[in-house]
Amino acid sequence: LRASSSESRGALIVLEGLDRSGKTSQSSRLLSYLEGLGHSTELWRFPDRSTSVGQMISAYLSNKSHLDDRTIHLLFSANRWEKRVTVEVSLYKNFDYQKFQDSNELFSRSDGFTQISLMETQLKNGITLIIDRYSYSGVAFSSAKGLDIEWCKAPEVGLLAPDIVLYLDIPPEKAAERGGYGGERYEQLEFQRKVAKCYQAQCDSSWKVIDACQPIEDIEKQLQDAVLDHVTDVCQPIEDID
Ligand code: T5A
Ligand code: NA
Repeated sequence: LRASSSESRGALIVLEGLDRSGKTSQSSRLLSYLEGLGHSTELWRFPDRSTSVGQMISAYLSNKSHLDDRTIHLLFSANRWEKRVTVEVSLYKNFDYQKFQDSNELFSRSDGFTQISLMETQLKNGITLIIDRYSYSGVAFSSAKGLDIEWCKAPEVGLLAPDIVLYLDIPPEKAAERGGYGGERYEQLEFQRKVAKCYQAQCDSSWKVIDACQPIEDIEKQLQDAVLDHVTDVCQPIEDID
């Protein structure tokens, strides 16, 4: 377990749930709410389909490519690691190196490249991150295929642990009734039932479970209440998933 500075920082807020549980709708509402309160906030999502790893994931999800279960699992994890860990300073011509020199985020490697912890830098700069899906999706969807859950968790160790996980709880049958279902690889009722069980296996006291069948505005309000304590004067150290 790794802990860093205990100064006030941004919060790491994760939204999880089955496909069509309302994560994307609620993430953007939460973003507006926190910005309205004057908190610097960014919305991230996984998979991040904009990277080259993300494009491989996207092709897989839309059935344009076929990958072994373990291979795609590791790609989803790599897609989080590439946002967790670093940008290599030397690759960025216009990079504001000076700005980062005092920030403790730099560590030099023996090959001479300097790396910056992107996610950690944002949090330490006081930016709250709302993340639409994270490690728990990775573990739930892959273990639902029958992969060993401990094997699935292993590549997630060392990613930053969220301050709170907001789980949008919806019966798979209800989610299937919502618009647009059926386009991507995992959007099948029988599979989503297994995913729901694999989410339950990961749920602990850091999770806030919210009934996702309520009207959108009611869920929105409950999410606001749930995060409020977590965004004001966050002083506990940033920890890693262990
Ligand atoms: N995956 C992902 C892995 O296998 N491993 C991993 O590591 C990761 C990160 C990614 C897929 O990849 C898998 C999981 C997924 O299968 P995605 O791009 O994240 O997929 O897509 P989804 O999360 O499935 O996004 P969806 O768009 O399906 O669902 P959301 O974001 O949960 O739902 P949202 O907000 O888009 O809403 C869906 C519909 O429901 C309505 C909305 O208007 C919309 O039509 N709705 C409601 N209707 C009634 N009442 C409410 N309260 C409603 N809230 C929303
Ligand atoms: Na979504």
